[in-house]
Amino acid sequence: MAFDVDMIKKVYSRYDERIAAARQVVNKPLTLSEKILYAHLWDGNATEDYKRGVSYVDFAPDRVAMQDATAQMALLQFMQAGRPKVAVPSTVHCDHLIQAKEGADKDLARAKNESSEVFNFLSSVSNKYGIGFWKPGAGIIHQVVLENYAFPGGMMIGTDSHTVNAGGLGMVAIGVGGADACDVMAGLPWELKFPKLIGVKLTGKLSGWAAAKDVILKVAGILTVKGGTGAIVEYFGEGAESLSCTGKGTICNMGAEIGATTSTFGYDESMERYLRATGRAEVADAANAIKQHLTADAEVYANPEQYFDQLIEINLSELEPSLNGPFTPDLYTPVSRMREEADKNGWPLKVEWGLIGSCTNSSYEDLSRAASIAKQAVDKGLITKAEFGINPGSEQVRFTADRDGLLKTFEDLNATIFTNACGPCIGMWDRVGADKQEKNTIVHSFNRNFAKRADGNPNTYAFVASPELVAAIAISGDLGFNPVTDTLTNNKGEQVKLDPPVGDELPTKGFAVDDPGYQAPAADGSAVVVDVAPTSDRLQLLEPFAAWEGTDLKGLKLLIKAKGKCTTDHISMAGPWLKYRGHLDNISNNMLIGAVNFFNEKTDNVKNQLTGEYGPVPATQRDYKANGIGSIVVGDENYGEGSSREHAAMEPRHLGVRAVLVKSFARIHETNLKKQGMLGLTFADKDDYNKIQENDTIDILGLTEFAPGKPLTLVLHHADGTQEEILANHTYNAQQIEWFKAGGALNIIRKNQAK
Ligand code: MIC
Ligand code: SF4
Repeated sequence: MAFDVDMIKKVYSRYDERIAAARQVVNKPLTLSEKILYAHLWDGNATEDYKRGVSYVDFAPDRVAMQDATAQMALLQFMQAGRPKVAVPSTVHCDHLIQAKEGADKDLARAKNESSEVFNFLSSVSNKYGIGFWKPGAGIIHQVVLENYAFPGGMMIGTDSHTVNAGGLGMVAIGVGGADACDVMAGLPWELKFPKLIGVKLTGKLSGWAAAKDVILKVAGILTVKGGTGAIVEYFGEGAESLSCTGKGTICNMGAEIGATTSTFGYDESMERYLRATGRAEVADAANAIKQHLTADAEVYANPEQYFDQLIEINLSELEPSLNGPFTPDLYTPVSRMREEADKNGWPLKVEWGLIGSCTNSSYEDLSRAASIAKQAVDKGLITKAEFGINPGSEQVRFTADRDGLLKTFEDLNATIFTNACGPCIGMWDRVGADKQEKNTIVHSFNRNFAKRADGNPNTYAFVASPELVAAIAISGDLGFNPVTDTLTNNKGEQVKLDPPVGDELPTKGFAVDDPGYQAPAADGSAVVVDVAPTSDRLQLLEPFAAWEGTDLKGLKLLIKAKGKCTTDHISMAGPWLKYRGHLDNISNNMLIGAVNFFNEKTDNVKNQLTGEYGPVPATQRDYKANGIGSIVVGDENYGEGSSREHAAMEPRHLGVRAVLVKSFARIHETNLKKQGMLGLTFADKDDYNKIQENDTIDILGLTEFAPGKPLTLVLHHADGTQEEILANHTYNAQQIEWFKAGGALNIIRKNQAK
C-alpha cells in the first residue's frame, strides 16, 4: 500500500525551520493548525503573518485522495493538463458506486458489472499516472486513508468534503473540488483563504452511552451548518486526549456538516497506538521525534481565548447521547428529550431501519461498541424491531471484525452486512418500498441526513446518532427510546435494560486482512492507454469551456430563484445520478432538480421566459442555451453546502448559466464555481433577494473592470418595464479573475503546459 514514509520524513525534516520562521512573523505562541499551515507554505519559510479569513495563501499539500464519484471528473481534467505523472502521492478509492441491496457479495458483483467501464477507466488512469488504486470493496475512502495514509502534521486535500476525517490523525485535511486536486497533481500550488480558528476545549471523559459522535452532534447543534465556515476547528484538552484516534476521526469527519474548512487534534498517544496498530510504527517513531511541533504551544491551550477566534468548551463527563435531525445534521436533540420533540413535531416514532457505517462511524471500535449492544439483545431475549444494515469502513475492518465474531453478532439480529462502501449514505440503497414515499423514520450513524439522501424518499425522516445508539434504537424500534433510563420487553415478557456499550478501541488480536484491495500503479505508465468510448453514456472526454467574451453580460434570464436550503444534493443529486459522474452532458440533466422554485414552491418546475411555459430546470436551461441566451441562478444562504462535487458547478457552466447570485456560499462550492470560470456573486444587501422577480432579465455590469474587492452592478429588468439596480459582492482575487477570463482554471494550466 506503500504509505510513503520517506515523504513523511521529508515533511518532518523541514518542520524545525518552518516553525522557527513562522514564529518570527507571527510573533506569538502558535496553534497546531497554524503550525501545519505554515509548515506547508508553497513558497517555503513564512515571510508574512497571514490574516485569518482574509489572506489568500498558496500551500503545498503532501497528498491527494479521490473517490470514484468525483475522481472521474478530477482525472478527466488531469488528463487535459498534459502531465506524465502526478506530482504528489495520490490515491483513488472505489466506494460510492456500489448499491446496497442484498448483501456484500451480491451487491459488489453487481456493481462491478454495472460500473465496469468506470472502474476500468479509473484503474487505467491511475495505472498510467502513478496513482494508487483501491478497488471496489476495499473500503470507504476516509477510513482507508486514515488506516494507511494520514499522518500527524501532514496536509492533504481530497475530492470529497469528508476528507477532513483525517484530522483524527492530526492532519490538516481539506475537501476540495476535482479542479483543485487536478492542480496539485499537476504540481501547482493550492490556494486557500487563511482560515479562522475555532478552539474546542474538551474536558472530562466520556462514559456510559456517550460517544465521540455525541461531541460533534453537540458542536453541530451549537455552530449550525454554517457556523464553521472559513474556519479550522482545533480540539484540545484532557478530554481530547482521552478519545480514541478513530473517535477523533468521527468528530473531524462531521466538521464538514458545520461548514468548517477542516478540524484537527494534536498528536497524542491514541494516535501513536493507532499508527502502530495499522502497521506504521515508523511513522509513529518519526512523529515522536518532532512531537513538540505536532500540537499547539502550551500557552495556547492555557489561555485559548487569546489565540482562537472563537472558543467552545464541552465537558465530556456531562455529555448526553443524542440524535440530530431530521433533514439537517445540526438539529440537536438529546436522547432524553427525543420523545417529547418527536411528539411535538410529528416525527414518526416507529423506526424502520438502523444503519451503521459510512466514513463517519465504521471503524473497528464503532462496530465493536455497537456489537456489544446487539449481543445483549440476543442474550436478553429481545426481538429487534427495526431492520439492520451494516457497512464496514474497510476490508481490513471487515476482515478483523469477522474474525472476532462481531459480524456474526449482527447477523444474529438478522442484520444485512453490506459492502465496505458508502451505500445508503449516498443514496446507493435499493430500499424496498421507498418509491411509495411513505412517511417513516430511520436512524443511522452517518453524517448527513438531507431530504431524500439515503433512499430517495422525501418523507424519510433520518436521524444521525452514534453506532451504539443506532443499535439500541433499532432494537427498540422506537425513536423515543432512551437506553439510559428505559426498559424493553423481552420474549418472556420481562422488562430488561440494555447495559451501556463496551468495545475495543483497537482489536486486541491486531488487525488482519487477506486482500486489502489495493493496486499499485505501473512504475512507468507511459505505455498505458486510457480508453474512453465516444459512444459511452458513462464517460465523456472534456472540452475546454469558452473564454469570457470580454464584455459585460447583458440580457441574462432568471433560470431559478431557489428558496431555502440548496445543498449540492439539490443542485446535483447523487443516488441514481452517480452513474453519470464521468459524463458532463448526461449528468447535467439533473441540474438543480432538487431546488425549490421560490415562485411556485415546486421542485424542478420553472418558467421558461421564451415560451412562458413551466418545465424542468435542465430542459429550460437547454432551451436558453440553444437560443444563445445566458442565464442566472439566484439562491439563499449557504448555497452549495454539503459536498465537494464540482458537477454542481460544472453543470450550470456546461449548460450556459453565467452567474450564481446568492445570499452566501459554502466554501467548496464557491471555489468550484470560480475554478470553472463561473461568476459566483453574493447580494451586497441580502434583502435584495426579494427584488428578484420571476420574469427578470438581468445585466451584470462592471466586468471589464473586474477587480478584487470591487462590487459589480446588476440591473434587474422587470417584466412591467421597470428596472432596479443592485450591488453584488464577490471574493475573486487577481488569480481567480484570470480563471474567469480564461473560461476556467484548467484553460490556464493547459496553456502554460503547452508553452
Ligand atoms: C457526499 O457525502 O455527499 C459525497 C458523495 O461523499 C460527496 C462527494 C460527492 O458528491 O461525490 C462529498 O461529501 O463531498
Ligand atoms: Fe461516502 Fe457517505 Fe462518507 Fe460521503 S459521507 S464519503 S457518501 S460514506
